[in-house]
Amino acid sequence: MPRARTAAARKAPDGNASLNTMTSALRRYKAPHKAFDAGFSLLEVLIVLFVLALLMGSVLAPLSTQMEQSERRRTQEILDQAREALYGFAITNGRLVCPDCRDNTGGCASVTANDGQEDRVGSPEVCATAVGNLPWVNLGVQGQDAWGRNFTYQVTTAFADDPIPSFTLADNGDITVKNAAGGSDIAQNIPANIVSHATNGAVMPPTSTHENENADADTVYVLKIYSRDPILEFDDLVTWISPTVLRNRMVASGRLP
Ligand SMILES: [Ca+2]
Ligand SMILES: [Ca+2]
Ligand SMILES: [Ca+2]
Repeated sequence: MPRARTAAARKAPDGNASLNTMTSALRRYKAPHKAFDAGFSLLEVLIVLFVLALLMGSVLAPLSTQMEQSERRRTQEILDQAREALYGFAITNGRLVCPDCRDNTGGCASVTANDGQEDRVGSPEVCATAVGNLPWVNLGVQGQDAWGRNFTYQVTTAFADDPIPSFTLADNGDITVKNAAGGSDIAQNIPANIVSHATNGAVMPPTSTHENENADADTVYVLKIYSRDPILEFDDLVTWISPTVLRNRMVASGRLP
């Protein structure tokens, strides 16, 4: 027994030494791999995030494009209805409808602005303004585009003021539509037009010179190809009533001789 205890006692330090040696060897072995594992995991996470970003981009970009196209189609339908309503109003009333004022400045001082009702002042009655909102209540159409903003409506006031009928077959409108700011005329002598400032309409005045032409309240408008150019973008939707179609319908309905 004493001899066995002595042997065990002799072995014990040797076992501890071996264990210590193995532990430190394992630490030395694991240390670099730990670093490698951590680096690899980070790389993996970055790759996954990158692929996810690519996938999200490839899915979301077409989705937002489709949504915008759908909103543009819906807005164009409202504009088409509004244009027909303008002809109908002219046949019924012997004049074009006046704009709904957007504020109470200038000739609009005494009217109710932004209520969708045309604003006429004085006696004989004349339009309080030539440019404002489309008067959707008088026309019985939807007053806002697919982005929830009022349409801009401009009228040649000589086609809307008293006495009735406001205009004859010889009269011309004063609005011109061009294919670009400072570009060529698309349509001349227009009595009235309607604009949706579309997706970016919340930013007024627009930074694009083409779009600014549709927001500066003069008698020149632009209708050109859709563009997301960072400087000269254009997404407005513009429609107008043709002077010849207006004359034709006024005569056909017996409103004008
Ligand atoms: Ca009004
Ligand atoms: Ca726009
Ligand atoms: Ca203009």
